[in-house]
Amino acid sequence: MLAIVVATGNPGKLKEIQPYLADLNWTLTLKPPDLEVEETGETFLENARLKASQVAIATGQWAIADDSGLVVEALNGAPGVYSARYGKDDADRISRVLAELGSTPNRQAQFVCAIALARPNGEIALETEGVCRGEILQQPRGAGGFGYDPIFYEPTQGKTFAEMTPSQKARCSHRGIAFQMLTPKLRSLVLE
Ligand code: ITT
Repeated sequence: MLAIVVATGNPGKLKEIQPYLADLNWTLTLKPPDLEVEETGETFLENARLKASQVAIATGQWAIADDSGLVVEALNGAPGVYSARYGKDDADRISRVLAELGSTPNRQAQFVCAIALARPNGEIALETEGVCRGEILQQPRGAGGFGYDPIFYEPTQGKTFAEMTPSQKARCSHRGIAFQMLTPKLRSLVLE
């Protein structure tokens, strides 16, 4: 059985990623907590590759990484790749986005999720990117999920990510879409 390190220190992400990998018959291990990768990339994909490669090399195992974030049109794409660093905690990051948007009528935004899978030597074996379009509400709504979920309204479901069940969010989210594309490829790789 193949062992794979899930290269994230974010418990919200980990909870969403685990079910996608569960039925592939891999032994999942967690990233050693003291292993920090500097996210110097300018794109989600560059940062996902960096995290997957460096964790694979450091552990000598296959590694999968997710780099994701919220891209707000009226904020010229912010917080973007800085989504995790936009404030001291989720509440602070949400307040900052709402304050910066103020009463701007353009509430268009998208969540982006890049996933990269690296071989034990650091070489990237697979990568993909999922996007989910939505709108930023004036106020947070819902108690589920993590991060910016309470202010991200997804119009096809008519709910914020934080108002969805985990399986509803998995069907339409940036991460769900990325994994829907990646899972068949992961399956063939496991059978290689
Ligand atoms: P790792 O790098 O250790 O995986 P991180 O939180 O630093 O954890 P990122 O650099 O990819 O990860 O930042 C992603 C941030 O974007 C995350 O901290 C959230 O604030 C936000 N984000 C990503 N996906 C999200 C989702 O599904 N719902 C809400 N917020 C999300």
